[in-house]
Amino acid sequence: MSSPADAFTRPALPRGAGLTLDSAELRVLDMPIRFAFETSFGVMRRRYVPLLTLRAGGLEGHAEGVMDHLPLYREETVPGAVAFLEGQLLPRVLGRSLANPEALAQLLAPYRGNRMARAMVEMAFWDLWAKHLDLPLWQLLGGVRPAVPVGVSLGIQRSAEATAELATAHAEQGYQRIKLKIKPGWDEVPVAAVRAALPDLQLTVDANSAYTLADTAALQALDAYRLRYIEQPLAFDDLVDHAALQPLLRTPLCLDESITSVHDARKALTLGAARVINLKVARVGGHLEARHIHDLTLAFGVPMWCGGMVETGVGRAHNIHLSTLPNFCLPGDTSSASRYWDHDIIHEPLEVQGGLMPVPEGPGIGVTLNPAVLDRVTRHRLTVQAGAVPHVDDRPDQPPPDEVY
Ligand code: OSB
Ligand code: MG
Repeated sequence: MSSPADAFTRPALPRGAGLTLDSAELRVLDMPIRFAFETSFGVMRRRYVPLLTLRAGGLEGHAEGVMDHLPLYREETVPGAVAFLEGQLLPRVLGRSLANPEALAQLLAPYRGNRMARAMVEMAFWDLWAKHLDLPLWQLLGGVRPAVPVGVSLGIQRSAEATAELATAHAEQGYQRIKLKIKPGWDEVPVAAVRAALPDLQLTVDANSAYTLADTAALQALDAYRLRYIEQPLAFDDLVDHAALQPLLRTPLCLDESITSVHDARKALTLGAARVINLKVARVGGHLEARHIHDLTLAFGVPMWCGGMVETGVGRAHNIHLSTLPNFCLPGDTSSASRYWDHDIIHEPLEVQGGLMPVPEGPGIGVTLNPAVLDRVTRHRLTVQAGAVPHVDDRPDQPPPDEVY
């Protein structure tokens, strides 16, 4: 039986001479955010950012992890990711000759879940490989636009008036869509205030899984405000209840937390659990999985957009490159880096101009680390060299050793 997904196939990636990874550096950064960012699951004042650098033949590739210190968004955590990277993922990939990101993906495939940690390795490798080929990442990914449409995600404010003021200020800065964080008891009031202030604005809400089907009436009340979509109202790992909710609403549902893979996305679209997808490349395991999801949504005729996790310039650059693919047709969350950071860890400013984020130029992700800032915010730093032995040597491609633990 054929599915819409079969209609779209990609040519294989080019195979170069092969890159052999010599070493990796993993840092954990402490990055204070310029304001308190409140969502239904907590108030974020800083991010502990795991930053991975992969090295091969004098080149470097970078990526950051989007897991939080605590498992409040999804299950992964910074300490868990650091242990998994140091003890297993990095020893497994270093020293291998890898023809392209598909070869790397094969090494990472046996591990279940942990997609944010896997994405760090995968995305750093894409940056490195693109630099090795002397091409910008967007071109290797198959991008089609020189700048990407963006919106902004606004946290829960003290009052409806404060929300409307903040939304108006951001609309004046050119953001093409405004997303309001909501939670039970704080939904219709701020939405009504913003809609009254900005009648023509593309407006959305994001509940970060704070509602249940018992709250259907509160969500139906939002139908009156011409929202483009309601993002992730129900549980972070749910598809079935979202599918039950969608026919009860006029407003499309958009899934964020629930989509960790192309398999989730296929099930969600088949069930009717979402009519819009928020894709975060660093949540789904990296750019290859992100492209599979992109191609799937295109085949299903479902619009998508690129989400954010309050990234530094490194993660932001990856998101921008990915957002150049054709079906990222709704404004994403990659707002100006200067909204969040007084001192970003990269040299290049990533600033929105007229509602568009320009794609960084140059090979790879097109941004460079600022060592002075980086060293100041680094709290932990470790390196792993080719030849390091996994802490638990039960590599899935080899017969288990006699003594595993
Ligand atoms: O649900 O999209 C989300 C930030 C942290 C965790 C989850 C989310 C968000 C955002 C902010 O909405 C997006 C951004 O500006 O990077
Ligand atoms: Mg979200």
